[in-house]
Amino acid sequence: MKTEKKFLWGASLSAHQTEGAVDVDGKQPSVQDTRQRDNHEIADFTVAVDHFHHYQEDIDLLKGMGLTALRISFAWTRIIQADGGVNERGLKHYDDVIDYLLKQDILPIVTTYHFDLPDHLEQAGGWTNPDTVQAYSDYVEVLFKHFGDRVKHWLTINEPNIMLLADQKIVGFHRENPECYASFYNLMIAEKIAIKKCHELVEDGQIGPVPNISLVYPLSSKPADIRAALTFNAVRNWAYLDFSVKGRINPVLQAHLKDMGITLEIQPEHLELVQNNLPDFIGLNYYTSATVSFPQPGEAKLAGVSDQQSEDVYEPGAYKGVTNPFLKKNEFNWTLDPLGLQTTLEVTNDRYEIPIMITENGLGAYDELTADHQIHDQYRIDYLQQHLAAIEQAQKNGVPVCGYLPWSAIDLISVHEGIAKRYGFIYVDRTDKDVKELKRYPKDSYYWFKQVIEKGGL
Ligand code: BGP
Repeated sequence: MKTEKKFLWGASLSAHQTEGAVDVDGKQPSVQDTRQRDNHEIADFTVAVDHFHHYQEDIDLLKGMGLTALRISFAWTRIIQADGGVNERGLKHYDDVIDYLLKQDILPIVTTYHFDLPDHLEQAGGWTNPDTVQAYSDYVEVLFKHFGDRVKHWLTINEPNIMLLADQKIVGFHRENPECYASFYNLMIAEKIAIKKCHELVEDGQIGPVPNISLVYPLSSKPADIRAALTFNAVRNWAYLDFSVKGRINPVLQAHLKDMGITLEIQPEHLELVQNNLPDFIGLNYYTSATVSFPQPGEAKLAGVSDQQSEDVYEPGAYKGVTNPFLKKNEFNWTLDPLGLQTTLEVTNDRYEIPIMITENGLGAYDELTADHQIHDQYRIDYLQQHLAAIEQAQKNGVPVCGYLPWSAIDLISVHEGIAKRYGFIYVDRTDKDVKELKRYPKDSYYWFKQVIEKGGL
């Protein structure tokens, strides 16, 4: 297994949450441009933080922070058009971005698809339609052939598990109906095709899945709560990594679905593809742990909580998301659990035993720009320091973590909360309502991370 020799100090972003320029140079609409927005008070992705036009300035700032890697995503609809044609101007834009990263000696790590499914594919059934698998296969073949000489580190599909669990807010399909498991299967087959094609087309190419992994705790030592955590760990986490890394359907998931009258098996024509194309590493996005209990008949699901962190999940007779009474929360109601990251890493390593790259980890917060253009985000430094300490402890315990790429490199449009929920090391001066001049200002966390990188750790 070829692994990057040096630990990668990076950061992460996605195309739709940063680029803007939603109809520039032939880009066509994705579901992020067309989906029903349930909150018109927050910024949409039309301008975002205009990374499309500011990418050189942003990369220069990230170089100044000492980054050795940057995770970006390509916008599928900038590159492939609804008629299947290739948009040369879209390829040219990402040529310029990749070439500039390499010029600055920053390793590009590219996510092929980060929540921004082409709208015309969604209109034709999205991931419930096997044609979408073929469309994705054609798309990634263009990527690997065009960029494979310069991009050697690839991530497949960002957080398929969050897409499966989320409601319509992202591109979600509802778990309440069996169709979502057909979508799960098609997403996982698409990922396998990307792994196969990357290994065929990209010399020395390395590729990994990139789910959001939050270890699931039982609310109590009640045996029924333990089983609820076992089941939700399978549904939320291991379903995705078992398919990707072990080439199997997770058996606990399979039994759970059978109880729901759903049969999920690898189709015979896919067995060779699924079992013989395995990833080189795991990209792992972690924000918090999750906690569930066994719901009593008639017990309602938790209401009014953030759906990103699995508190609102609910399958009658199986599991119910709950708030962990032993953990604090941030101002966006997301639980804080750095020890959970160490445990998640050690459990994941115990199951899969391949390198793990932390491809997202960060704190969304209301940052304040002072009159002299400073941002004193000690709360973000504390969050990152605690989670990096957990990673270093996991490494001491034998987990081969190959990189730390916090979310996010620069402020961007939060999926759920617009620009107000800021994650970046670099502040972008706009509000949800007023784009202003989009000036960039390094935060205190930028200078803290610069020092960490210089020291090679905490
Ligand atoms: C992850 C996504 C990122 C980003 C992050 C923060 O699940 O991969 O794209 O959205 O969550 O979530 P939010 O923007 O909702 O605060």
